[in-house]
Amino acid sequence: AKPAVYAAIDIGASSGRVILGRMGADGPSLEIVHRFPNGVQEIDGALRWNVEDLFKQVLHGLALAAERTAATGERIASIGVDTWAVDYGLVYDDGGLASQPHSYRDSRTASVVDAVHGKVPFERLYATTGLQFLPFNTVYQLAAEPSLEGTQALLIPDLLGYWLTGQRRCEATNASTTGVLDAATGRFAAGLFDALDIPQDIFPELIQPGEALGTLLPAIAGKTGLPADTRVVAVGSHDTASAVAAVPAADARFAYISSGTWSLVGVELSEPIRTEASRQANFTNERGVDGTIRYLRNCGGLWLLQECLREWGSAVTLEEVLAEASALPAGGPLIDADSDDFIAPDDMPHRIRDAAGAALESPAAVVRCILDSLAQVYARTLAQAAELSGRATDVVHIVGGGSQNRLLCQLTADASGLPVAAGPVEATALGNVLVQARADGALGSNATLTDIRAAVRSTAQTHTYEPSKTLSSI
Ligand code: ADP
Ligand code: LRH
Repeated sequence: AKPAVYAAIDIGASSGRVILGRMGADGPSLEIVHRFPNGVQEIDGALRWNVEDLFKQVLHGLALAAERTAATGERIASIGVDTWAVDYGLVYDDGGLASQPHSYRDSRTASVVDAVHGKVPFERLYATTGLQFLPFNTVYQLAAEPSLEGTQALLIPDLLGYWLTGQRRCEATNASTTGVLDAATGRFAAGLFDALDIPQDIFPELIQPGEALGTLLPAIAGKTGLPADTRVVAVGSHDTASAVAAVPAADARFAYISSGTWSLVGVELSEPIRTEASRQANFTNERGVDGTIRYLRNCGGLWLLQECLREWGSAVTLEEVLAEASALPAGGPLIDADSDDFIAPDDMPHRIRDAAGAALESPAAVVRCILDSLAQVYARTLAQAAELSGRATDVVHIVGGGSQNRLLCQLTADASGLPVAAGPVEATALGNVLVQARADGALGSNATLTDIRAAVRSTAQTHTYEPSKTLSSI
């Protein structure tokens, strides 16, 4: 029999892909059928995502997936969508979008944070939501809207799901990044909505990963060539939730770093931690697949490198500059790679030189400074996660695009003193596919996250970096 096949739509801040995931006898395998760039754009005087363009790319990818599976005689069992968190589109009753969604990199929330905390002090927000303070959490973005009148806020994956199916829901893992979800119950905290003057129905009803959202709208089936009864299934629609679900850990004693535009550094727990120490350390309690708690910190990430490469243009390639950076000596200048000062785009090499207080004369020197600094942030945050949670860790799994960065992986092993297991690169898409496969019965009845991770381990390529190796050996 042909293996069951699932389509994963996975859009990160730097790129998106439409991927076919097949559940073979050996385990899951992925085929990337369409990849497209993504990034913030200046539109109508603000930093936004062109989500209508992204949706066109999604439809194009689904059409390619339909062609591909028609050629092999396969049938796509379902589709799942995940993207970055916190951002949303405001949608009118008739389905129209109020504007292109703001990006979390837009500075519009700076002026409203105090007003929000004036209504509900951050201590009280944290006591309920367990969400780390980030100036762009949805709750601050909603406060910055001129009007919410007559609209509903659909988080980006929910917006794409709505355009695919006509069904409006709010997926639970991503809902945990809004700043109005109770970390313990996983339900919206009605009292917070009232206290913050947010309409109770601003978000649609919650949906859990694995639940069916709906089937394709006839017009979408027509445009993509997919059968109209193709199901769209909710997955961990927060990309980090899908990535963590697919961390190839063999037991509970692991920490993870989902390393891409951002670095999400933490452990998996069954209960939230909302202590004073946790709040001071600005750790977050986001919800994972199956009601787990992603106890982590959102730290600075490869955005710093992406922005430098954008500035340097075609004269500098990632591969070459990483090779040169690896050859530089350890102990160079450091910056706080986690600082809010790096959230906004533009002029990144200059900002990094300023922060480092060093000339950093070559692109390689800038890159080495970024990676040394990220490794420091990773090591510090891993130690804090272990201390605050009491969860001892034997290994750090790095997944996502950053797992391909051998220098970063080795520096992280060296700085943390822990072995780093790098890969899979496409953990997010694997988590997306495997939650769909489980919902379809392809992982057997009652499959747990442990079974999902075992499936990932059966086919995933990982590479281990031991601490304190000399860099020349990588
Ligand atoms: P996001 O989901 O946030 O868009 P990804 O997980 O796709 O991010 O990771 C993107 C990052 O991965 C890039 O910024 C880049 O630094 C890194 N990366 C991608 N390909 C490679 C590679 N071949 N070698 C090293 N790093 C890579
Ligand atoms: C990573 C991510 C992260 C959020 C950020 C906004 O893509 O979803 O988990 O904190 O984007």
